[in-house]
Amino acid sequence: MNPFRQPPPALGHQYTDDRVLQAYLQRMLPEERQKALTPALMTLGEAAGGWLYDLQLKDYAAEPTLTRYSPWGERIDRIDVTRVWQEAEPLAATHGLVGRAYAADADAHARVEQMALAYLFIPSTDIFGCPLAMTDGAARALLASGNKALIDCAVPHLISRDPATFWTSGQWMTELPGGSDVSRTETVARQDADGTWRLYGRKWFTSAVTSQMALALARPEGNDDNSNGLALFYVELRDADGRLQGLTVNRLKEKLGTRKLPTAELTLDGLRATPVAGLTGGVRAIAPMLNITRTWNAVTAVALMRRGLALARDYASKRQAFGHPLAELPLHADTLAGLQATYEGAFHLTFRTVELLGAEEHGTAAVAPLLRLLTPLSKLTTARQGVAVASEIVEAFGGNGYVEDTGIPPLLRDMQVLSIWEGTTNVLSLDVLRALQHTNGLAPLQDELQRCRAAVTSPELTPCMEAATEAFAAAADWLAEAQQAGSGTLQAGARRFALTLGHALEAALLARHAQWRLDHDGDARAATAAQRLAAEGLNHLHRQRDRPATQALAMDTPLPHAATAEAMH
Ligand code: MFK
Repeated sequence: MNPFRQPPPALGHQYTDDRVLQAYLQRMLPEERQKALTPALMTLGEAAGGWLYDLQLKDYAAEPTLTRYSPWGERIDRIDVTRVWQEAEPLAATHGLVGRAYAADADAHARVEQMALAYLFIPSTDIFGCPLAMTDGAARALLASGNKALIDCAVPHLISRDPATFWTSGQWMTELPGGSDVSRTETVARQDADGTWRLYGRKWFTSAVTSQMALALARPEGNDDNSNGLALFYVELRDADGRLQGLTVNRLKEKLGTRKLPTAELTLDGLRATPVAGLTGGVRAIAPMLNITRTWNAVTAVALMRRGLALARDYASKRQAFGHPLAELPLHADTLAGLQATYEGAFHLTFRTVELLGAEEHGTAAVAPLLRLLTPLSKLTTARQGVAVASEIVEAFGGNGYVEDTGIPPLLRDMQVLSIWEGTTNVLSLDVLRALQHTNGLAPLQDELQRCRAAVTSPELTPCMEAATEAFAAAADWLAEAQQAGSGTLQAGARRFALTLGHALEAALLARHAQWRLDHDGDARAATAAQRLAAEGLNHLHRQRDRPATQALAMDTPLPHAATAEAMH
């Protein structure tokens, strides 16, 4: 008897297999732009499901290494990256994964084109999207600063499509005393007698220290010890001979995931630095970078969700259980359908944010308030959904999904960082409240919802739009009440509020796309996903019963009588 042989999950062409991306690009891009983009989509789609994915699987155990000393005792702190990373950098440069957004002929569509390619590239390159995100963010922050000398020196490298001249950038904020609260930054900036600025301190998490430059927060000596006392500095890591200058790498982090990414602890000891935008207001100066990396974060979440689903679907067609392929077992099919709906909602929220980014960068200033709100909303919503989806994907492979050399576990581990990177879910929820102060409240989101409502005419999509409208109204009501109740109440509910808005918008944007799809070619799959998404429930404010008891319960301290009654309710 032949021994049992389980065919492994396989990936097809990652562009031609992706109905969601294809239909979206068809809706969004003029025909000639689609034509021009197709060769790059085809190349990256083929690589992502072919040679790059094969290399990723073969190289699954490889990790970056830090060599501190040369054989002759010189301190060198050399980092060697994995083979996938070595392939990823030139591929990213030549396809303009950063550069396209800044090309001389870039227009409002350039961001959609860039992120569509990034979405294909990211899942097969072991988080190389991280240095690309920071590079994109650095280019944007430098351009926003108006610092001509720095723009001339660095931006041409950051946006280069020639691997020989392409640079990546780091983003150095986090320190031992503070990650979310960067006002606790201890790194100081001192000026030499000749006017040169130098940085002294420790950076606790620095992603991709293989970069040529970084943007770093530090406190010019004598400045206030609040966040406004921080300044943003530009640093180059290496001298003309390629040696690290003014810094040492203490160690690479042993992380739960993103293990291909050389995240380092650094000591800065006289690192030459140039102020980017004055000697205070560093958080304000780095904010453009944060908003770009947060958008990449959302693109990464949807790209990894889609990768997990592609593998799980293929496996479901091959794996037999109880006399059928998994795909024919109603409960397994139902589980995958729920994940697909989540992914499709997340996709449309994310790419709507990308569209607005492109529009804002190319002259449509009116979209700025909507973009300011959707950036944290898409980041926080998709990151949380990504973790839930990736956890289910692992389960969809049974025990095999829990085994390293199948390549499945990194999906979950890498996804977990997305709700932490660039601001945790809670920090991003508070950022939504911060943004509301500059956006005439919820009006830009209300208008967006109204645009979706006006576009959706098919009766099968009505329940989805109604669910989105109801959830949005619940969020608006809660906001009005919480604003009356005060800042403690606002902050305690900010996450449920933000998630409700995020889910409502996902449903509305997916319904709008589904309507286009129905009208365009009668394909009802997006409509089915929209119905399913709405049926899963959009409102996270239902369980809003916690206010008086919040702190006491969290710290397990005695509750006042009324709060006890409420908590026991
Ligand atoms: C693959 C994809 C991802 C790739 C990237 C991976 C790399 C990972 C590396 C990292 O994770 S780096 C660390 C990331 N760290 C963070 O994201 C920090 C999280 N904490 C926050 O975001 C806090 O909210 C924040 C540090 C911004 C709070 O700082 P402050 O100084 O207490 O905030 P404040 O005083 O409200 O804001 C200062 C100014 O910045 C204000 O401007 P004005 O002075 O003009 O009023 C704000 O409006 C402005 N600001 C803050 N956040 C903004 C913003 N402006 C626009 N957009 C924002 N998001």
